[in-house]
Amino acid sequence: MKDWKEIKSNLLKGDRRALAKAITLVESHRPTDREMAEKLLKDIIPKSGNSLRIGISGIPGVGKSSFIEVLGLQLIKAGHKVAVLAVDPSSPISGGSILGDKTRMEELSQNKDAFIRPSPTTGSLGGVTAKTRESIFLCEAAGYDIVLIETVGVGQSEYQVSSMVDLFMVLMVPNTGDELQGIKKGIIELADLLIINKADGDTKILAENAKTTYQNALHIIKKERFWSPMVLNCSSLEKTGFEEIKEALSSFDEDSKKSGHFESNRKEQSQSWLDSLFQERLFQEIKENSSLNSQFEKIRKNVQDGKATVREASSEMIKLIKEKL
Ligand SMILES: Nc1nc2c(ncn2[C@@H]2O[C@H](COP(=O)(O)OP(=O)(O)OP(=O)(O)O)[C@@H](O)[C@H]2O)c(=O)[nH]1
Ligand SMILES: [Mg+2]
Repeated sequence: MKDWKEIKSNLLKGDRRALAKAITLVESHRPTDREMAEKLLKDIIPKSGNSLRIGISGIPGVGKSSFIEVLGLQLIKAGHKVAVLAVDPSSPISGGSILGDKTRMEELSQNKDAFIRPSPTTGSLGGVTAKTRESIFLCEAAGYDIVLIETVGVGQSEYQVSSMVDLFMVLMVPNTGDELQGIKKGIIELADLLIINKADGDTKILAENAKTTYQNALHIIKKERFWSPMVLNCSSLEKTGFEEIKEALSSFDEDSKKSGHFESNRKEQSQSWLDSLFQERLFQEIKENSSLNSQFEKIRKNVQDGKATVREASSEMIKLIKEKL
C-alpha cells in the first residue's frame, strides 16, 4: 500500500475510494500495512465520532439488506450520508452473502452519499469486530453521519455489535405460533428498536399481532434507562413504516444525548474495548513466548500427572510471567 498520507487527505475530503483503501489497510494482516493503519487511525480519530452508529441484527433471511436499502435511501433523502458495514463471522471465506448484499442494495450501493462495505473475510470474531470498530472511525472521518452495521449470524456477533453501536435494532419476521419461541430473550434485551419486517400481503395481520406480543414482552423486561424499547412494523417491499422508524431514530438520538447516555455509553464501550484488546494482546504475547510456553507445558503435565493442583499450577504460571515482565 502506497502513501497513507494521501489516503488520509482524500478520505478526509470524503473520497469513497480513499475510504475503501483505508479500510483495506486496517483489515490487512501484513505488518507494514498494520503500521500504516495505526498511523492513519491515530490521525483521523480526532475527526471521528460524529455519527449515529446503528446495529442491525436478525436471523438470515429476515430482510436486513432489503431493509437497509430502503432505510439508507430515505436517510440520504433527509440529508444524511450513510455507511453500511457488515459483520459476518459465519462465512469466513465465501462471498455468498456479499453477492446477495450487492443485489439487495442495488440502488443504495450506487448512490453517491452511500458507502457499502462487505464484512472482513478473515479472522476470528474478535479480530473481525476490532476491524469493524476501526472501520466505523474511518467512515465517520470521511463524513458519514449514519453508520449502519449489519450483523449476520446468531449468538455472539450480536453481543459484539451491540457493544460498538449507539442504537441496536433487531429485525424479526412475523410468524405463526408462539412468537417468542424462536428468539432468545437475551437478544430482545439488547434491542432499542424491534422491527417486524415483511408487514405486507398475507403476513400483514400476523405482523400486527406480533407487534402486540412483542410490546407486551418488552414491557416485562424492565429497563431503567432514558429510553423504552419500541416495536415497529414495516415492509421493505412496499416501503411502508419507515417514517415511524426514522422518527424513532431521531428521538433516540436526541434523548440519548440529552440524558448523557450517548456520551457515557461511548466512553464505556471504548473502555471495554481497551480491556478486551489488552487481554487479547497479552495472551498473544504469552502464546508467542517459546521459553515461557515450554515451562508452561511442564506445569500442565504436572497437573495431568496429579503432581500439582490446578491452583498451584496457575500460581506457578503467574510467577513465571511476572519474572518475564
Ligand atoms: N414480503 C416481503 N419480503 C421481503 C421483505 N424484505 C425482504 N424480503 C425478502 O426476504 C428475502 C431475504 O431478504 P434479505 O434482505 O436478503 O435478508 P437478509 O436478512 O439480509 O439475509 P442475509 O443477509 O442472508 O442474512 C428476500 O427474498 C427478500 O426479497 C419485505 O418487507 N416483505
Ligand atoms: Mg443481508
